[in-house]
Amino acid sequence: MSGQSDLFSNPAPKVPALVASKIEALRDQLNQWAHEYYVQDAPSVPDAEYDRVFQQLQALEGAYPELVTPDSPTQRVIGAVMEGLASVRHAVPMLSIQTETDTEASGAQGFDARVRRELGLSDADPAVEYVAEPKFDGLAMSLRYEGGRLVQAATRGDGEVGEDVTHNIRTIRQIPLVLPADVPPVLEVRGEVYMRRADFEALNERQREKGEKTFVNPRNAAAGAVRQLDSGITAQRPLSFFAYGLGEVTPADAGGPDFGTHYALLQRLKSWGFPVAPQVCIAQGASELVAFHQRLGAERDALPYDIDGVVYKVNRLALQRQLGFKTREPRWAVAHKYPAQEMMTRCEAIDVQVGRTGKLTPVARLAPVFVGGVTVTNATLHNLFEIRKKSVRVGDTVIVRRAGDVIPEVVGCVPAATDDAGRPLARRPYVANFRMPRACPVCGSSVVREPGEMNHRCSGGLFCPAQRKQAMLHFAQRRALDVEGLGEKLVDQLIDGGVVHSLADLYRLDLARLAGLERMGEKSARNLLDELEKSKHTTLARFLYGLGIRQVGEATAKDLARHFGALDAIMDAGVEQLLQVSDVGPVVAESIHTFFAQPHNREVVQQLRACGLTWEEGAPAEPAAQPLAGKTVVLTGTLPNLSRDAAKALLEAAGAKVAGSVSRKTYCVIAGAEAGSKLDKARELGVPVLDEAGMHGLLRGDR
Ligand code: D41
Repeated sequence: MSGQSDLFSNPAPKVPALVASKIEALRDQLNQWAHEYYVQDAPSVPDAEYDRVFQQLQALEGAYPELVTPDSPTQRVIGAVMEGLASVRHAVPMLSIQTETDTEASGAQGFDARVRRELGLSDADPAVEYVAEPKFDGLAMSLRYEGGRLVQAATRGDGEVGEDVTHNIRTIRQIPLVLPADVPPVLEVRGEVYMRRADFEALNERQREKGEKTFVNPRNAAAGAVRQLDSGITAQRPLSFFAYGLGEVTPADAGGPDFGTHYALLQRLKSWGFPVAPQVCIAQGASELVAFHQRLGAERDALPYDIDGVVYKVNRLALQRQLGFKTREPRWAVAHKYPAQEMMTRCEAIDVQVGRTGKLTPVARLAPVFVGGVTVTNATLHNLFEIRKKSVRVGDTVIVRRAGDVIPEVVGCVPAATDDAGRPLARRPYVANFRMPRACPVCGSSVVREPGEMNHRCSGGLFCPAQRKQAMLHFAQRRALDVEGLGEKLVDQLIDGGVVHSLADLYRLDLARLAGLERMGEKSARNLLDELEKSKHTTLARFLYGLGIRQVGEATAKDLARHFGALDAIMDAGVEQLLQVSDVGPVVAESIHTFFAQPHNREVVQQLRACGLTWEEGAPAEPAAQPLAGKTVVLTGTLPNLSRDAAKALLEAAGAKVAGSVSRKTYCVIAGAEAGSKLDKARELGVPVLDEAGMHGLLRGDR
């Protein structure tokens, strides 16, 4: 091969070979990630990493437009139709939304400036009116109603064709199956299906207990739930919904609804029974958009669901029409992002922490990473089996998630590193380099794991200083004995310095001893003693909760206090008696019984009482009234908000027997839409017929 002939016989190559292969590698990588994300519902990298590589590809293709091919990930909206679910062509395409990745105020200002320019407004013209909405991190969904009944629910798919998931969407309580009489004959409502954080955490906790796969984030849990072939599985993964727009509506022309503004449209959706985000508001001009972005950003952690940004929409529909679309994105809307809640970083080490109940929790020490608005250096790995399932090794790049005020966690591991050209390296087999210690890292007691349990525990009990510290913090927390000022640092000092050994020792502290501690002046010492004195007058429920009995949370403590009235009755109750308490099942009953069977736990209670802790005691509560005890009720048809199982459970909890057929003995029939022969029979026999609202009245005991 001669360099000369290449140079002279062919036109000079415009594209360096390295660029072409780099582009190829980036596309392969993005396609693989997109497949994991959209088809397998199991992404291996955070969205922020996908976006970064996507932008890298976009930049290269921008510089070498001759290398752009129609099948490049940049040239299409990805979204695969899964085998097994039927395809649905959307009557009106589901558009995508332009994303402003600049998370600063300038993101909102840039959008307002573009809108004003495209509308031909000058600086002298008044502010444009917008609607500002939260941007939910879920799945876009189109709900089609014909004659006021839900006939089809479809995912967005590629915007043109989605998947039919009607059977699954029917399990979502927040989605009405039947609409009021004043809706248009054909109505498509668009919105986001999502999973609330508490539902997600509870779902993952259940998965962990069963030793099954946990979900990376609520979005993926929701996506997986929506695309189940078996709606029974969907029903066990609680989903929620917010509406934000319309698809096909007929008649669209004369006589069809013209809402005038997007805001009015949202209000109408609300009146039809759809959940609309409570934060939605009207904003005048860029400054109010910026204010909304900042306000919601500050509230973000406290919201019960994940949002990944906010959405701004021009309010007047006439102006929306004037602005129109750019390929598949409306020019009148933009998504303005917040910092990502998932990021990649290096796992430097894995340490083990000992909790209040002795549970050993592996904690990843991380190279500092900015995620969900704060810098994170530690993240929980939950237990040994989670580490194995996620194939995490010290030294690996891991995905850290921090959303809300939930403890940051490692949700996954980035499996294949790429070389300098972006080519994925071969995957290595997983060989763990972390081991659970055999002895407690704090007290040296042996570490045990009961058969069938996922968690390792220190067997030291209150001999273990780590457990004693956690038990003390739990006892002192606001919702228990509420000893203000008794925080982590002080508890460390008190226990490490051998000043206190037991909970009762707290009440034996004296001023001199306290004031002598480091960082503790006489004034703070006095305050703490006052707080301790105050905490002596408490309630039975707080005291019980404060003891830190496994499985006994605040709600159970309250139930126990109400049911038994007195501590001695609880301490002496057998499992059978404990099971009488509402919401106490075998596991909880066993745990309470075991706790009070231990002489040292009874001793702790005895000592605390001797130190002067008091609470009011009363007589045991009357058994809860059951307004429908002994009555037979029949359910028929589809209720607007409650599934059949949910309605049945409510009725049974109120003492009713739910029967399958109507007779003269039937107390009443609860009928929903499409009720059939049972309703006719009820009318024939003169059995009262109620709707869902009437049923709620029954449950309250109104009849
Ligand atoms: O909360 C959301 N994720 C959200 C998504 C929202 N609040 N508004 C949206 N509005 C639109 C347009 C402007 C096209 C009606 C959207 C989406 N689209 C959307 N979600 C996924 C693709 C498009």
